[in-house]
Amino acid sequence: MSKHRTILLVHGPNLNLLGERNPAVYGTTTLLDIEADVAAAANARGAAVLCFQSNHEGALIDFLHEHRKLADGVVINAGAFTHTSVALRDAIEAIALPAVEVHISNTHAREGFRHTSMIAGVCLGQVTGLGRAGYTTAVNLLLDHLSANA
Ligand code: CA2
Repeated sequence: MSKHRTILLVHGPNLNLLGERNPAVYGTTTLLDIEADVAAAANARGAAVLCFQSNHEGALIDFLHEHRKLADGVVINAGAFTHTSVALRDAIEAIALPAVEVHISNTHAREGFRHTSMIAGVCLGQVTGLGRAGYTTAVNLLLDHLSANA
């Protein structure tokens, strides 16, 4: 019997508007669709998901701090804070939970400022450019990692 896991699914700025605008880049999927996908993939493996989205850097950091003791890992799309936030990078490092970075679009095929991730170095890895499907890939990779390191 595997241990019951809890995964934090964290979204940064503007991702609350997914599905409303810019379908050429981000598709028509909504944040609720993504949260449901991740919950279904995690639940199928006996894990629970806590979802959080904020447009505020400090709120994202507070959420990670506040849930660090009850969670086993993190799936995070930090939005534009990916490219700018040393504070978020330090928070991911500080909570000492395995994290997987996700981007819906292929950040490496876009503007140069999106090619750098401040958080990549403190994450297990990055899933970028696979759209909605990237999230189920990410949560399965994270659960595999947790099982392998139990
Ligand atoms: O591709 C991704 O998932 C991103 O993290 C999305 C961020 C962007 O800053 C990153 O470089 C890559 C932006 C999310 C903006 O979301 C929108 C939603 C609806 C309409 C316009 C933007």
